[in-house]
Amino acid sequence: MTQKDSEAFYGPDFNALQAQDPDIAAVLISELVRQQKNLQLIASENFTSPAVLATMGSTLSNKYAEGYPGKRYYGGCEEVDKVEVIGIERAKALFGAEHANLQPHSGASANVAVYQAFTKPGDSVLAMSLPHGGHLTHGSKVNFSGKWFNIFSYGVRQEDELIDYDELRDNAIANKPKMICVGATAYPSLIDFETVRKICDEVGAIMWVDAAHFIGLVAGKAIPSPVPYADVVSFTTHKVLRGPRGGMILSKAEHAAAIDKAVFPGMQGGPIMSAVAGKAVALKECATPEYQAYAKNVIVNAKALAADLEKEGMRAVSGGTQTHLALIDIRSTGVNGKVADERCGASGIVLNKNSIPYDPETPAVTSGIRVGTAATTTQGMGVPEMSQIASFIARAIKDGGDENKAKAIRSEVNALTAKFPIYAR
Ligand code: DSN
Repeated sequence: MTQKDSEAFYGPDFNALQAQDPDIAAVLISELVRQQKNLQLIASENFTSPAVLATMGSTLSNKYAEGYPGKRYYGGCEEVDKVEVIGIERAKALFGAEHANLQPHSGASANVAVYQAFTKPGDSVLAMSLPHGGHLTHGSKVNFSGKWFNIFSYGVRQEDELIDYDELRDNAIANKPKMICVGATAYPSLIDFETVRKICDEVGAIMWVDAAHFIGLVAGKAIPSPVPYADVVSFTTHKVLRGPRGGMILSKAEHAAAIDKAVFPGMQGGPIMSAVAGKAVALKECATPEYQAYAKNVIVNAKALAADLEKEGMRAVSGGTQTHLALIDIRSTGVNGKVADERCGASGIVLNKNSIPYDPETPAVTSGIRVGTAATTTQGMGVPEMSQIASFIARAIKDGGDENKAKAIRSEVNALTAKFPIYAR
């Protein structure tokens, strides 16, 4: 895409920005070009629609709206009230949820609200450990959750790299947590929500599902939903769900007041109403047959990519994937995750190094990479392209230390992405 095309994409407002602040305008263009030309395989990223982007650059950004629709602390909220009501109703309908809160600024913020709604500092919480695929807010020692709560962790079995529900149950019975969290950032398999519900009932714990990674697949009816089982489901809106950057919480009606109070005034001040509008737009998009087909294709592509990487001699953790992401053990290549990440980057392939379960390397180095198919599937890529991508990754990891070879891979990547343009006008 040329600079002229980029200006056409951003519209007249972009011309005003460019006149006033060419330094920042230049970054908007170069970031758009970076997203267009490279392969975007970060499992938590996607390309949101121009309609969602339009809400983010709107005058809704100017409005303070502390409180909830009809109960605000500032005047002039009659228009933004409409947006939030529409968004809440769409979320409840799409997920079959009894209650929805669209105000969390991010997934981590949503999780702060969940802790606040159901626990007090010092309470025990059982969650998946970060080295086995959990999240910082699930009790990492460097996060508020690990500092303020008594965290017990579960992980995956060494033999098959799947959650051991018997161990989880034993852990819950022994430690009597107030809340049990399931959900992860690097777990390629499905979670057995029914079994987790039974464990929660047995020990009297709140069932919290952090669905940030897979909620888009649930929205597209491509995998089972946690909503009928969980007391509370938190998530981000910008991953497979393809909405704006932000967070959301669904809950049973009995927890509605606690969740709303925890979000505001417990954890945040004014909501970002432009983002709330973007969430409403994304939820409407998710309710379409096109989005359902997309969600299914994301999984088909992830399975194909994992299988193709195995053909290239690497190992898919837990034997493959049932979701949008695959975790790849690359020790067979003799290259660690950090170097692989750098070599792929130099070859036009954007992914991240990732610890694998029982990783002998530190989190800064790792023995693995994580790949996701949300963005490439949005571009329209399918199974044939996944096989090309696997070969690019394998060549980049093995040969990418050589600048000329990296350059050659990058030009093939650019040729592939040019066939699947994003944000083209
Ligand atoms: N940073 C996100 C991810 O990449 O999975 C989780 O918050």
